[in-house]
Amino acid sequence: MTTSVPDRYNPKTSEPKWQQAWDERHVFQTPPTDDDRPKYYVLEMFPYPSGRIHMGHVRNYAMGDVVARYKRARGHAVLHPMGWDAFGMPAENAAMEKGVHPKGWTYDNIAAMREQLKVIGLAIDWDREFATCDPEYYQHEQALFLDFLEAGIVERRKSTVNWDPVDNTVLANEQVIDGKGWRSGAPVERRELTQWFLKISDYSDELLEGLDSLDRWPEKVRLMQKNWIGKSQGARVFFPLSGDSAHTDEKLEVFTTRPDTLFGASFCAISPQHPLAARLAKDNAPIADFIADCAKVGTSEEAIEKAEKRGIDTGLTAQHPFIDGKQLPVYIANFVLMEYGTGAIFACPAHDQRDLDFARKYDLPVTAVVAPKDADASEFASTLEAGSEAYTGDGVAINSEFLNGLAVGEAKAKAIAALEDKALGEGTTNYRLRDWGISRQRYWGCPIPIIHCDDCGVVPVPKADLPVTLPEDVTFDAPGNPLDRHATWKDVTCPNCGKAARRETDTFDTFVDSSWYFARFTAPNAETPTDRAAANKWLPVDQYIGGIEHAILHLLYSRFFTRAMQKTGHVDLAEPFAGLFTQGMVNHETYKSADGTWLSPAEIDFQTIDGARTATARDTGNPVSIGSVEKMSKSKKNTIDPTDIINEYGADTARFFMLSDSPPERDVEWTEAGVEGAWRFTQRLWRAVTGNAAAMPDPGTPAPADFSDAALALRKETHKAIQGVTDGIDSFRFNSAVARLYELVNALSGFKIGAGNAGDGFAAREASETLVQLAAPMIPHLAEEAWATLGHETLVVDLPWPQADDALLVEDSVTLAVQVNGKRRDELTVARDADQPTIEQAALALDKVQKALDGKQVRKVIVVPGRIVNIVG
Ligand code: ANZ
Ligand code: ZN
Repeated sequence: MTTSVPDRYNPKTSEPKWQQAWDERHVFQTPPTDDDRPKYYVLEMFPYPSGRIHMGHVRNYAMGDVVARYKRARGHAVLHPMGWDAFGMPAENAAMEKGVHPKGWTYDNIAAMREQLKVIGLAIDWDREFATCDPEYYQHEQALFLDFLEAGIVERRKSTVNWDPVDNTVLANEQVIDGKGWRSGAPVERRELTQWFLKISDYSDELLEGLDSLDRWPEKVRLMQKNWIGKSQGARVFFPLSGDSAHTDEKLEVFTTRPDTLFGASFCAISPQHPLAARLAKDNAPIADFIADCAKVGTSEEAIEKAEKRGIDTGLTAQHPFIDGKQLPVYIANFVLMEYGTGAIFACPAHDQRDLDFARKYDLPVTAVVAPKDADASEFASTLEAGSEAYTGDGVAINSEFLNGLAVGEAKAKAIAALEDKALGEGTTNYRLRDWGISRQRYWGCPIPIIHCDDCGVVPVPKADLPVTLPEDVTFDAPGNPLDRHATWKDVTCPNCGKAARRETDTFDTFVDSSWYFARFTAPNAETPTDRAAANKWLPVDQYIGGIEHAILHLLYSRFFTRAMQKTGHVDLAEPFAGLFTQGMVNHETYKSADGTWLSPAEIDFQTIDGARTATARDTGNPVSIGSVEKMSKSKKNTIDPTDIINEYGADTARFFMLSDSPPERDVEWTEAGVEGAWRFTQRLWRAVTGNAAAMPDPGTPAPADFSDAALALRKETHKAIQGVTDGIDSFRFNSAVARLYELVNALSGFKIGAGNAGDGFAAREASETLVQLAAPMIPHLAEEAWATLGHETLVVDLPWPQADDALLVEDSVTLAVQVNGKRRDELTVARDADQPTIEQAALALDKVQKALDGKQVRKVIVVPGRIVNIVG
């Protein structure tokens, strides 16, 4: 038996020791495909190699690690890999600002972050690690693209992009700030570029319907995806055009979700990018100017939404489909998006706010055509028509001839039927979801495996020639895409005809890289993008964990990509992530000096004066204002470096704090007091577990027949903790699992082994060992150290999860409802094994029962064990 137990746990020596022990024994290596335990694939969204891990990573990976370790202990074959989402702009920015090469910058960052992650002691199979910028990875992405191309999932077409005329580059919507390029500050223009698209919109319905099967996804995320796909039922209406520049028989096709409001139509409007607008601009300078003006606003929906509504009359008119001779003016309006519906609308100002704002500005008619069911129609109409607020609620049709009196839904159907009769429209379904443009005019991304030949056109790179690798000798001293400027990389011979041809110099959107990495992890060295057997074994990901910021794009693209891979024979499933958890953020107070600059927590001293907490700058002593608690971010300097925390307290404390303080889906506030509390708790746990070690029986000593009351109570606490922690982890409530650990630590800390009492010794060992096992997924290093201290030569990481003994979970007492003549009067708590006479007597002694009997003779007492006592008087 160990005799000298250190009374303090020292993470500095223990953590590296146990990490090495796990490593040497390859405990986290993924079991082979033919392992017959049930599989479990847990994955945290892989990090971008920015250079340093942050607290958000620690929280994310600590959660995934608890799940991985727990599932392993529960007898699963676990896959828990890690990799790097390594392409993207920051590497190119670093190249431009610091003159480093994106490749070197990225791999250096990966090396640094890998070291930081290893210190956390994560149960990861590092043998499967890859970075998306490894040619060994992206060659398979290129192969997938070629398969998608062949399967008709890829298309090349023109589209409008945000163009920065100074930096000579395409900007993402997020890079357009108030209509200006984020780096150059130059007004952004719109340009038409020929680009590659993945036809995700072909899958709109499937992606929508698939959401119903994702019952282990947060409802919120499913709703966000649903809105993003944005299915709406409506109609296409064809308005015959007339006017100077109209062609005979030309019709304007609009999309509407409200065909029931057609009688309130006041004007039609087309997008500035509508082909008709372009045609009109040719010989109309004011129209051309207006279109050019509109192009100065970014292409994002948000930018367009925010801009003041403006338009210009085209001089054309549109014939109303139901009212003979009624001609509506046709405007070009800045609020009509080319990418939605047909890029043209009819406007009903009474029932659409944007239309109303526009109508007021250009003095166009407003006619109410829907009124609430119980309202006085003419009174309602005149108020609405004079006001500045559109009515978008439900109701019945008014001022609408054959639709009058019909509810909105019925009126829509009847209007569509009438349009179809006259061949002036048809019912239709529209989706908000657009095809996914994947071309980026960037260097640091996966090259698109295409060759352009003057004779053959677009020629796919033969698969045998993959990968198309990025050239390394590039320069970043000029704006635009370095691949375009490279002297020779572009120059190739056409694989088809052998003539001189050019490589595609665009690279993939980095979202492509992250849309299938989870599949690659199932066989990271396969010679094809996936190994079917391995993919079939491990997919779907059973538990995916990441930030809510990826709720839409990354998850939707991955769901689409999986379907595309299914269609091209790379996987056999449609939904990649069976379970999804979105964790909250890590927040911290913010600090600002008098001159408005942000200060980091390390630059501040705190004082408590008369109970009030104040802060001063460490170097100047000047007062600092303590600001709101916000997401840790470099710009506000309110970050805490995980490495500093781990150096000071050890990885277990950092992990434990991230798991214990608040429910995992909520934000957690990082505080000094909080992390110190976590540190103290780990030390208390250590003392509770090891404090009795010298007096305990040897490991494996069987249970004696008798236990003192105190020993029995401790055993019950132990088994209750097993159940509580198990439930907590199973339901992703790590904070409540932690609360159960606290309870067991409390029970164990107060327990003394009676001299020579075998039952006490057994109960103490059982409680100590159980506590170690239950805490192990969260604080795995301390658990191993304690396990060894308790006299074991095995590793906790290899043990099966403890099982609660049902007999010890039974509560000692039960609460019964007490009725008098069938009416509930009171309740009664008795010992679980109390006999009938004891229960009867106790029930009859209750004040409320005596009162209800009101002196009546008791005729019968019926006891339903565990539930009810009924007294018949
Ligand atoms: C006439 C109308 C009357 C409309 C009314 C609304 C209310 P959701 O529900 O998002 O699908 N719309 C159609 N295409 C547009 C475009 N390219 N740019 C801007 N707006 C466009 O929205 C559909 C409605 O948005 C359509 O129904 C159309 O206006 C407008 F009382 O048609 B509605
Ligand atoms: Zn050719």
